[in-house]
Amino acid sequence: MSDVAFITGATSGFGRAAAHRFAEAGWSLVLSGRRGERLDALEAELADKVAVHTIVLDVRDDEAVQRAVDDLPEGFKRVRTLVNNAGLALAPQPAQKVALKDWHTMIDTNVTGLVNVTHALLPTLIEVGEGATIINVGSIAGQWPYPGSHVYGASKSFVKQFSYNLRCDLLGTGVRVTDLAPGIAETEFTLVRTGGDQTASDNLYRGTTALTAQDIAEQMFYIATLPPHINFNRLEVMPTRQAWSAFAIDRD
Ligand code: NDP
Ligand code: 8X3
Repeated sequence: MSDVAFITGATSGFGRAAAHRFAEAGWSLVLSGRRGERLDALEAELADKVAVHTIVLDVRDDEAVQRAVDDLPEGFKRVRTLVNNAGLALAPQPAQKVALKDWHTMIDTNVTGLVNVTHALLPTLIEVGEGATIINVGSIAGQWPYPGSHVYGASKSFVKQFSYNLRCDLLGTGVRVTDLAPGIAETEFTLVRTGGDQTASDNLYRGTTALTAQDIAEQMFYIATLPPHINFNRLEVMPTRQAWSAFAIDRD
């Protein structure tokens, strides 16, 4: 029987690329996201290679998440790898200019959504045991501060610490947990973050070499298929053309 990967946020970017990468290796796939038509298109692309089960799912809805896991069809129930990827940044303006609802949306998605899916799948992952893997998609923003990151970065700090803390409780179960923390990567992320500003998104990625969704999907697959005695606690990945900058100083 094939291994099963459960990928959230499979309709775009890292999640979509991960679906393709795991499919190449013959994994059965549970693919979720809110946009059903994109899930249908992805299923059509992959279904001649591997078994695919799609779920229109908003990770913020804990009851829907639990139902989706309870109702997994035969052949998809024994999830071996959970890719907790669904997430977003909003409102890149300074904190004092941002609408509270945007902060709530980031917390509800990146924090509450991620714990909803983790909680629903933990019993399965523990039953699978050795080699089972949770890949939580964090960010460099969870480690390093920068202007306009406010709640987004803080939500990714949660992802990091939650991942570490899970490792403590899962010790002895065989289940691995990794905080995969990418830097700048060209996906629809910036389009979402800027409220649909294609020019702003193009400008951010222009003239540099960002990570690609395929780069991150490759790392996800690598983490999921490491020998079972190895756990990457955190993998922070930047493009070579990204680094830190100097401290900012307010002057008269
Ligand atoms: P995309 O915008 O391309 O993809 C985001 C995915 O998340 C989409 O599939 C979207 O699906 C899904 N999603 C968003 N909100 C929800 C929700 N409430 N319920 C279910 N699914 C949801 O961005 P990326 O691929 O870049 O982002 C993937 C992850 O990587 C995010 O967690 C992001 O924070 C993180 N990240 C991104 C970086 C980058 O530079 N691109 C760098 C570091 C981390 P749908 O809208 O159909 O629901
Ligand atoms: C997204 C990467 O550099 O915009 O998590 O914070 S960055």
